[in-house]
Amino acid sequence: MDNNKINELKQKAKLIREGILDCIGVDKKGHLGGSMSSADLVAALYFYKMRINPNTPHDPDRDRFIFSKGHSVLAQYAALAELGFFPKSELKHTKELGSILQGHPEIRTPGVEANTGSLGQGLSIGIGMALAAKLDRRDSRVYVIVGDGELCEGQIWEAVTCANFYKLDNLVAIVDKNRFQASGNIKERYDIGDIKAKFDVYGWKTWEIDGHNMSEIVDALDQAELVKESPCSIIANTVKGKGVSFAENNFSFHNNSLTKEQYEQARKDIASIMA
Ligand SMILES: Cc1ncc(C[n+]2csc(CCOP(=O)(O)OP(=O)(O)O)c2C)c(N)n1
Repeated sequence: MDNNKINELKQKAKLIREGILDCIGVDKKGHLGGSMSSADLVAALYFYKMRINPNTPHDPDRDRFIFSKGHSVLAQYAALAELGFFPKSELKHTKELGSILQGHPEIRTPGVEANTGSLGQGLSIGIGMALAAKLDRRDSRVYVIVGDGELCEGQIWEAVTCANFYKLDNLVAIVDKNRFQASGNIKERYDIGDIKAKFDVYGWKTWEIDGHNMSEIVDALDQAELVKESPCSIIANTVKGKGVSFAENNFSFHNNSLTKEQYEQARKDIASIMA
C-alpha cells in the first residue's frame, strides 16, 4: 500500500482517538486504555479491510466485526460515527440513560454485530458467523478483536480448537496485546505465556506485528485474506492508553474518569499526532 493511503489510515486512527475522548468526556468513567490500544487496528478494519456500507447495514454478504473485549467499544463507536452509522454528536452521550451508545456493545446500536462485554465469548460468536457464511456460500469475513487479558477465559481456547476443526479461513482473531488487564500487568496477574505459539499449535496461521504500525497491520490483514483452510490470528503488540501521555502503560486508566485538566492534556496529546 502506498504512503498516502497509509497516512490516510493513520489520520482515521487519530479521528478514532479523538472520538474516544468525545465518548469519555470529563468526570465520566470510561475504558480509555484498551480503546486507545485498539484504535489503529479498528481504523485498518473499518477504513481499509472490511466490506461494510452504512446504507446497507444488513447486507448478508457484509463482513462482520466483533469486539470481544467489549469494554473497548469506544473505538468502534468512533469509527461507526465517522462512517455515518449514526451522528457524531451521539458520541458525547455515551453511557447516558437511553443513549444508543452504552458502555459495552449492544446490537441495537447501528453497525454493532454482537452483544459482548462478558469476556471470552466474542470469538465463539465469530465462529458461528464464519461457519454460517460458509454454509450459506457467502464471501463474508469475520474479524474479532480479543484482549490479551481476555485470553485467560477458557471459552477462548474451546473456540480456538473449534475454528481449526472447521477450517474457518474466513475468520481472523486479532489479539490486542497491550500487556495489561484491568488491575495490573499480565505478567503479575495471570500470564498464559507465548500467545503466538499457542495459536500456532492449534493450527492457526499466525502473525505477530506492531499493532500501532499501520503498514504492518494492513499487510497482516492482506496476508490473512490469502490463507486457505486455516483460521488466522494476528498478535498485535500495542500500548495500553496509546496516544495519551499520562495513560500509556498505566492500568489505572483501564476504566477511569478524566479531570478537566487530564481531558485537556489528552486532547493536546492526540492533536499532536501527525500535526
Ligand atoms: C467474564 C468477565 N470477567 C471479568 C470482567 C471484568 N473485566 C473487564 S475488562 C477486564 C480486563 C481485560 O483485559 P484485556 O482483555 O487485556 O483488555 P485491555 O487491557 O485491552 O483493556 C476485566 C477483567 C469481564 N468484563 N468479563
